[in-house]
Amino acid sequence: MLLRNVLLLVLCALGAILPGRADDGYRLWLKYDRVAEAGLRQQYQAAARFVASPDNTPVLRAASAELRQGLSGLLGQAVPALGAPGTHTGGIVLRVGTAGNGQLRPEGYRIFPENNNLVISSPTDRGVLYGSFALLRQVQTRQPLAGLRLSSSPRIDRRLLNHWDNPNGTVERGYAGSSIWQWYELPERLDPRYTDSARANASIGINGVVINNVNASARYLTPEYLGKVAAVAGVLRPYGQRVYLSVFWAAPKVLGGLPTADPLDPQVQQWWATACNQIYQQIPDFGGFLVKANSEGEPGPSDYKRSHAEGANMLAKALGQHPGVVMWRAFVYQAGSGDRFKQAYEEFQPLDGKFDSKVLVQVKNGPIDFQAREPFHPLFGAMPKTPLVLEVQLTQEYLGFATHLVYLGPLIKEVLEADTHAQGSGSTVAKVVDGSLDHHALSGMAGVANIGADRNWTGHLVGQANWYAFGRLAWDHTLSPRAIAEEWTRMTLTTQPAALRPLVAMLQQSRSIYVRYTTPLGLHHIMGESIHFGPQPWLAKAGRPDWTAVYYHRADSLGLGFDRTATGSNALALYRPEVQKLWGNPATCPLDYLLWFHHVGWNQRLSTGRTLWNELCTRYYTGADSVQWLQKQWAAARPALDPATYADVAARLQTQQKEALWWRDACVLYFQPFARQPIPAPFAPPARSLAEVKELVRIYQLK
Ligand code: GCV
Repeated sequence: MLLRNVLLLVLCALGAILPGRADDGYRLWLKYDRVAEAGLRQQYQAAARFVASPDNTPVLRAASAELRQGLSGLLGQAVPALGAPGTHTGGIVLRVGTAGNGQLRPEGYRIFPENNNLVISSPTDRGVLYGSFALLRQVQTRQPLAGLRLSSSPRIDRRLLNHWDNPNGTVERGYAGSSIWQWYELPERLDPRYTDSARANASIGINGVVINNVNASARYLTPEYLGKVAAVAGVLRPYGQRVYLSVFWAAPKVLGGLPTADPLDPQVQQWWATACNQIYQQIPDFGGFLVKANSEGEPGPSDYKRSHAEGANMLAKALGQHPGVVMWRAFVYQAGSGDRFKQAYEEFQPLDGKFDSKVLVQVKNGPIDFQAREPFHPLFGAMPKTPLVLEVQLTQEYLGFATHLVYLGPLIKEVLEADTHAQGSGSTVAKVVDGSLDHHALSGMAGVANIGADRNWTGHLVGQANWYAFGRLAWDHTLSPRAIAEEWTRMTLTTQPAALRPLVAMLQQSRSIYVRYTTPLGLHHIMGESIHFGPQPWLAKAGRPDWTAVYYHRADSLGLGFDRTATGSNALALYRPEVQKLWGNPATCPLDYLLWFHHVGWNQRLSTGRTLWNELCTRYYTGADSVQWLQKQWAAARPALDPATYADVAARLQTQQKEALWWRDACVLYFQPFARQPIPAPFAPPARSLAEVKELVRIYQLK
């Protein structure tokens, strides 16, 4: 033990004096580099001389190992493990128990001083794990440890990362390389990335992982693959995470050889019950199922004229006494049945009250599909008898892939704070989702993962901040995106105040900048066909009308935007009267949502004093120019940044700048003939023609 501690000390000391190697981003925000500020470091050293833990569960062992690894790196001193503090002082004590923890939820934690030690206490070992990461965060963000008192409980129970990963190693819409799961190597080889992803998830409170795409393969339900899934579950378990599976609805046909997958067929029911038993034999803490049914070509209960509730309830029954749940996605829309905005609502709202108590309905943040800005989904607040999981997308399908710097904290917060008015003012989406509004015991929030096999996990380094922000907000939706951005920046990039300012400002503004140069004023779904990359507002023919752009922007000689008031599709009627009142009048509708709900005349004067056409151009031009502002913020932080990291993001910002201009030119040139007006001063008309930008789009869509 002594020799090990001495070696550790030497290594830490070497780490402190050797010139830094290029940072490849692999360590994420769990960097644990030595605290450079000597005074502060000494204070930490005095408060964290050891970690005392009973180490009697795998989770506690993971917590104490993480603390010792983190603290020894940060403090530049060996941090030995003790079974119990005894008479030792100046250390960290891990404790599981109910004493004094009455106010905490099972996964909550308290940190408090006792006998000159800092105690991390929770009713469960998982809570101690979260508290351990909270303590590390204190040091990483340079907050004091002495006398530290913290108390925190998750507001949402199931905080889940949804991987859209396929068995062949590809990722649906994955912009950070291929899947992290190496199915062909499992269960024998356990890639170290599994452990590191679990550490990262645990550090932000994520407690479950749906490991495969919602466009699911039946493979995972075979004994062969269940063995592999069980091996992954074994790696994730000590980090407090359960494994969940997306299921392929027609599995009883594909795997079981049954003639049907009708949920009311007894053989089908038996098949699922057997499948559940097999799963739980291998994975006793299996979390449950996620289902995409009768959506975008996936099979489902409607194939047999059964409702989504009948399908979901059959699966819930099949789970029987097992502890898992069913998360049934509401992302459905049928070709040719009116405004796509309304379809999920029309199909699911009447089913409220018809779902089994083990079923949660998973709803995307907005009614269309992860656009850069959407009004909140009208199902929030409209299904009080059903727990709703909020699904947000971290992978940047519609947000410029991994070349655009877009921090999603503000987007996620925007939907959480949206007021449904379901039970009067203050009935926010957050309160619907955390179960407090309608008193649900089950609650959940899901983030579609943006991680892959890229060395830095997310492709764009700032994509890491989106993974981070999701976890932090799922744990506590009252946190501010700005505070989260600062935390992430301090832990990942630098703690130097002069650099923090521009970096945090850059993160905070990035999403509104992206909206301005792609879909200002509530424009939506005008991106490139199928790949969802780049602009294509002229797209008029696709597999179905609601995959085109013209379906959504409705530009004509009179104006622009989708009339969703009573004179149009009347989708607004799905919201409570207070919301209708706010959004229903073009004069009072916030400009961010204007074209979501109104067809506005080109010469209509907006609250900014400009006409619609002028405002549209102003936003496209200033939005594209703002990418230069992002570049300036990044450059201002350069002295504090790792050179390799700096260069990587700087290059991506150049691409972003190029693509912002592409968006700007495509959109103003395409809409101009409808508006029949010049580009307003002081902006110069694009130097290229619409045909030239269209050609760019064509190139990107070539096979
Ligand atoms: C997993 C959008 C995406 C699809 C995705 C789907 C979904 O349509 O383009 O790639 O499929 O949403 O959320 O199910």
